[in-house]
Amino acid sequence: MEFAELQPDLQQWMRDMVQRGHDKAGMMDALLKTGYQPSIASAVDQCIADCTGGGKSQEMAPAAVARTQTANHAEERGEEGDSSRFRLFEPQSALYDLGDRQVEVLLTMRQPNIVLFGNLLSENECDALIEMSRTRLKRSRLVNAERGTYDLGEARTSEGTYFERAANPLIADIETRIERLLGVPEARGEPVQVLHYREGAQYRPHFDYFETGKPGSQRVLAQGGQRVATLIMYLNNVKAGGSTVFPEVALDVLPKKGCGLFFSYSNATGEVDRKTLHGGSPVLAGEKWIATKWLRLGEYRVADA
Ligand code: PD2
Ligand code: ZN
Repeated sequence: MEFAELQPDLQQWMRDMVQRGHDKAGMMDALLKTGYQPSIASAVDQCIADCTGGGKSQEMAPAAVARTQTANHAEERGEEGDSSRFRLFEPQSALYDLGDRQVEVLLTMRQPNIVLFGNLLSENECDALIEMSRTRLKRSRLVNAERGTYDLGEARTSEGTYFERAANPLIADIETRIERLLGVPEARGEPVQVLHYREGAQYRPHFDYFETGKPGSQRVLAQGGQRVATLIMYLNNVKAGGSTVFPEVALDVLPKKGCGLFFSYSNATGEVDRKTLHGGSPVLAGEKWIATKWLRLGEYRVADA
């Protein structure tokens, strides 16, 4: 695989890795963990050769896939830290002025890396997202990592629909806001998915990242690499139940209209954090609406037909 054929975002990530002292082994480790095939090794070689003027050997440094994944607001301000470690998304201020909206930070957690935002969406935006989805809903499916199919199952009993990037002005505004807040380019976002849970509906605990070793994962991984983070936006207040739960850390987040729940799947050393196991607990009364934005390591591409 040629370096020049890679997505610009992935090229930039590789250059950054080289410039920060990562060697081939470290980069390959990171890439393989996130689902890339061993054939990417030649592109890594080319990148190292280009960046170092002929592929001089480098110091070993631990790989950290996800350090490119999210907004590193410290980095945006030009502050350099320990480059061999993934820096978590740790907001330093309780308020983010995004121009069109003042988003609040209500809670942050390091392990797993979770941030709860308030005032992410307006009431009108939440209502509009629900209304534009009502007539498009279809039963939600689960990725079958063994077969590469999308299956129905009791583990996920919501219904949903999705909107391609910038599908309409509202979706475009929300995507721009997410980019500003998290610092992740819009191009790395999957389409916004709107989900509806009726009374009794749930999403049993799962990981949002793909299982890389499984044959059926290749198709989804080809659409921009591994998923690195999730942003769940709550579109209504639920009468009872329907919290987003993290059973490994006994955390329950109750849906509140307009709030956003962000979590990234890497821990402080850049490894996949299995404490990000999470689910949507059954709705006990009323209904629940959310919009989810999943973020990829590279630029998201619509699957080939
Ligand atoms: O609806 C939720 O709270 C929920 C729970 C687990 C959503 C997701 N996962 C998801 O969209 O990935
Ligand atoms: Zn999930």
